[in-house]
Amino acid sequence: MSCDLTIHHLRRSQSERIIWLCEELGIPYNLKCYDRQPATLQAPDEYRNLHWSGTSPIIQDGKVTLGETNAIFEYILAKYANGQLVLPVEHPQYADYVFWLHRANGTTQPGLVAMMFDRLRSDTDGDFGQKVVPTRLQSNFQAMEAQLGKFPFLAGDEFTAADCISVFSLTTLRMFIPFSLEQYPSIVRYLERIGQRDAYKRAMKRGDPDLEPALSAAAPKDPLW
Ligand SMILES: N[C@@H](CCC(=O)N[C@@H](CS)C(=O)NCC(=O)O)C(=O)O
Repeated sequence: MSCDLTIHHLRRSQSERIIWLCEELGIPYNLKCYDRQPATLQAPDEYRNLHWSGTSPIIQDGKVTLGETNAIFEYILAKYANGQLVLPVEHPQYADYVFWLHRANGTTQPGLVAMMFDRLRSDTDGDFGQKVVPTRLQSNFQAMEAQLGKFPFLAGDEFTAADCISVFSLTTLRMFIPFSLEQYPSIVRYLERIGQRDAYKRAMKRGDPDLEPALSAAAPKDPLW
């Protein structure tokens, strides 16, 4: 059967969850499998070239190429699930559903992956473990910069919850991990726009009245840690 949805599966990786999701939903999909590079266990170049993130999972659906597990879950569930596998907001256990839906990749896995990189740092010359995270972060900020160079907000012309969830990492979190945004002028202009939003001003005033939001390009001085 022909279909638009293709799952790019990096073997031994979390893209197995996308295959499983589609099997549970009983929806058609094409499957393309890739092996990790034997020496580094990284994705092969053919995989990396599919999406700037270069990490598994990645799907393609018509003209859309999408990375990031939870985004792919939301996309497939919203577009193809017809209500299957999703608890509606009226359900008494909706809060449990939404919590566990996001917990795995929001907390459990980052914690385990941090432990994995620590192990790599101590087991090897440290080179690999030390390079992977900064490289990924850099491509993340470069992609944000490109997006915000084209649009005022992350999802385009409209301010959305995607902005609400993303700004903390660019502002208050920098008080714990100071880094400069000087090389990202579009992100800096975006933060200026965010800082002018009445709701953001109200929120910061209510929650942290004695805090000057870290909205400028320079790395915050006097880190909290
Ligand atoms: N937060 C990302 C993490 C993606 C990720 O790190 N995937 C791993 C596989 S489990 C990967 O692609 N590793 C190979 C590589 O980095 O080259 C997501 O959930 O999509």
